[in-house]
Amino acid sequence: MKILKYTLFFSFLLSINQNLISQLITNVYARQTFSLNGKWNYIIDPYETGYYDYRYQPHDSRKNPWDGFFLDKKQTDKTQLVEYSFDQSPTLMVPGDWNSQDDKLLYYEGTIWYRKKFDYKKTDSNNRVFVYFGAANYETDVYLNGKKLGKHIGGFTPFSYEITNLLKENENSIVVKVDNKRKREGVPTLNTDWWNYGGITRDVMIVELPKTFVSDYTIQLPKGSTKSIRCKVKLSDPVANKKITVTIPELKINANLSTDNNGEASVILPVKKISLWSPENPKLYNVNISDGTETISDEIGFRTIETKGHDILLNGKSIFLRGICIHEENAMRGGRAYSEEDAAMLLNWVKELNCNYVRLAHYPHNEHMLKLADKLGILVWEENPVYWTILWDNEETFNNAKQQLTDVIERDKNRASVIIWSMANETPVSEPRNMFLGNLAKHARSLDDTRLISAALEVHGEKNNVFSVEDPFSDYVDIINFNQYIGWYNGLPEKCDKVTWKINYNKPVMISEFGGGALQGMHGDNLTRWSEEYQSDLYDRTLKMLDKIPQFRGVSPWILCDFRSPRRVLPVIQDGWNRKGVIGENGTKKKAFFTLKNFYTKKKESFK
Ligand code: GCB
Repeated sequence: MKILKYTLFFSFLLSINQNLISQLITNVYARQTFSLNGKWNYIIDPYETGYYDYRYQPHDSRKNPWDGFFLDKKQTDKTQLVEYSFDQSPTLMVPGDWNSQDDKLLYYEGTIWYRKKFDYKKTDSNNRVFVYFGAANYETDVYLNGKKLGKHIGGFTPFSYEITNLLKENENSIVVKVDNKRKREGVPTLNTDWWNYGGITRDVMIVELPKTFVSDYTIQLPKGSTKSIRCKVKLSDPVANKKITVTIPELKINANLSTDNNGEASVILPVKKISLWSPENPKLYNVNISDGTETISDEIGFRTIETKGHDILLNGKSIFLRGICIHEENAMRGGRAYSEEDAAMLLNWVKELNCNYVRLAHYPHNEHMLKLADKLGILVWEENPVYWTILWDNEETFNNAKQQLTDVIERDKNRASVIIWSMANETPVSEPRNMFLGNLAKHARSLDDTRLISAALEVHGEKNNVFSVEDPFSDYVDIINFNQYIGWYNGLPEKCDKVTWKINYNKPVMISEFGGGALQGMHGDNLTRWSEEYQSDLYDRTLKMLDKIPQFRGVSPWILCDFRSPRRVLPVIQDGWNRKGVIGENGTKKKAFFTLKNFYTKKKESFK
């Protein structure tokens, strides 16, 4: 009982920290910002000396918590003992993981302290100022001018803190402790098949906003309708009767809203003729949201997505999702992808494959990917990092997963490209797991009733070459998605010719992963492991096998590019890379790329 009470108390504290201090700022790129990207000084601190004293007590818990520790104090007295110096420390580029910037940090998992100095003059003295991080992996403590702003947990979602009262015009010092140690109770947990890149991995910026500002808005077609647009706007504070205008010039929409006592306003606006967003017609409308002081401009597409029986209906029409999985990694650089250029490289390869869909695995990717997917007309699956063996019955773990899911939905709900929220990947069925995922799915639906819910499930039944998927979580999803590796982890590729699938759900079926490894440039016959020929033959046979599933409505093979993974230790072949990409580590396409492209070219024609 006592333990439960402590856990509840702890998770309460955790949610205060994450919900109240971190301020939601939707579409930060459209606000008045000042970039803090660039070189930051850093100190490697594996023993967390800057955080804990020699009795392993956090300096936070002391009366004068920060005296003398890694908070960039000015050394005025030369007799003072100070055992660190940011000024004389080397620099890392932000955004960017630390692993790929310095050889000695390649395998590092622990704490690094970052420091940046900056001047900032507000454009209006009444304005409020925030510091915004696109993401930092995994646990981040942020300090400005010696004061703690907060702690954020989770490696792939944005967070921000108000700094209005701490900011000076000159010589501000922002210090950030980033710790990427894997944790049993974390989301993800200890065990994954990707590189645990640490650091400030996405853009950092100062955001200047009016005293009361539009913190969030949702502008989309209501579920199942193409005759009206629903606009919901939320202010940073519960201010009533504030006038907000929403304009969509091309649709001749000019709506005036007034906020209620919660600082919220919503309206449903009838529209006559709207050009619906789709991969063939990625039409985006200019939308402006104004509170009289700040105008936020966005480009938003309007489309519907639903399922009916075995079909996925985009704008009412049955569609086949020709996809590919992607990790947020720039294969050629061997590090986290973070920029518009990285997004363009990855998504142009996707287009070249003749895809209309990507699965962004296994965690939320950076916002540039979604904005570009909107423009290029690529449908998107976004995923919560609930991977393999999460602690299902730990409340702290659940709250963490729920928070990360909330944050990605809040960030990307205005992106037409996003059609699927994925709750998890390859999670073993058990009662606590079913509860955990069921509660996540209910939460996702309560936040967004316009998109589809899924998860990458596992295959559970194999008898005389008849395979099935039986999972109680299937009741919660709109699309049955599962990962299967016949021909790689299970038999040889020719096994695909003998297998039939029995899937007893009246829902669309997609295969969220299949594949096998090949070292780009290695050749052999179809049965030589790691050769391009083996991988290509496996693709060929797998696609023929899957095409016989009556409810087959899409597929996202594993994976676009080779990616780094410490699990992959085979010398000469793997050398720390998972080789299942259809594109090699140097950007060269393997044979399987063309096998898949060929299948998609035909599928595009035949599935009409
Ligand atoms: C999977 C996982 C993925 C791995 C892949 C593999 O099922 O979902 O994260 O990387 O298999 O290569 O084994």
